[in-house]
Amino acid sequence: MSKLILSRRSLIRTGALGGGLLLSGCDKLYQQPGFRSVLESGENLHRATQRALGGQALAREFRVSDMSPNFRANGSKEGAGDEYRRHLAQGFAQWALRVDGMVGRPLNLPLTALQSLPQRKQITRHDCVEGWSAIGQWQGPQLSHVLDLARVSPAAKYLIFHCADIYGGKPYYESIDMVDAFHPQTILAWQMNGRPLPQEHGAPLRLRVERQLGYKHAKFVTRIEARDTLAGVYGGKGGYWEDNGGYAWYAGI
Ligand SMILES: Nc1nc2c(c(=O)[nH]1)N[C@H]1C(S)=C(S)[C@@H](COP(=O)(O)O)O[C@H]1N2
Ligand SMILES: [Mo]
Repeated sequence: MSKLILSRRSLIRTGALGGGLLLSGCDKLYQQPGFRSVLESGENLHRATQRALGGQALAREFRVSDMSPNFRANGSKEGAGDEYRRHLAQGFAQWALRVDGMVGRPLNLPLTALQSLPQRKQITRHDCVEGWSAIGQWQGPQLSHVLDLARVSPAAKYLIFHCADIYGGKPYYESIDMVDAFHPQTILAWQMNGRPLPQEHGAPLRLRVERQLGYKHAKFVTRIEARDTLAGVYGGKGGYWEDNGGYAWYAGI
């Protein structure tokens, strides 16, 4: 019991720190090594306590009237390469999501297949580490459903999201663990605010992992790879900003 009380306090404390970071609107603060180590030491605790309090706790959902009139696009605003441009020109009619790695049944899922699965629609707040937030509505199948179809191995620990864009000369990618992968609000969104995902928001498919900061929400997803380690994937830290910007792998809010 005392353990639980301690956990709740830690959660509140680290949560408050995260909120302060967002309100500051200042990513320079995040670049200061001292500040970052405080945040990162809190994060391991935060991750543990979030899991201890129930890995399936839901992020807040909002009403239609709460939706932001303008939802900013950030990072890459277009996919890269001839293949992406060809798919874009064809309205993604020939496009398919690849699901592979530690799965019993590798899949190529056309957009129509993803659209025919049971859909989840959610209005949530997106929080970028740079200090802005926006509320939008997202729709798509739950990731858990796709993982079940692919028969993801019980030994898989992470999912890598490979993306079609190049940012600062390097491919963008992200990763999450299986607790977030099977969370009910973790969806593969092909629709935003009632319309197919616009290119700048990651067409045709992007991840929504609602309890984490914006940079974890991979846009332009082309392939989901199940693995038991992050080592050997790009820079090895589990994401573009983790490898190149010193951001934390676990960005729970
Ligand atoms: N593929 C890809 N995904 C990405 C990014 C990116 O540059 N490339 N930027 C990330 C960041 S920092 C944020 S805040 C959100 C922005 O999503 P939005 O453009 O829909 O607002 O996408 C995230 N996912
Ligand atoms: Mo971001």
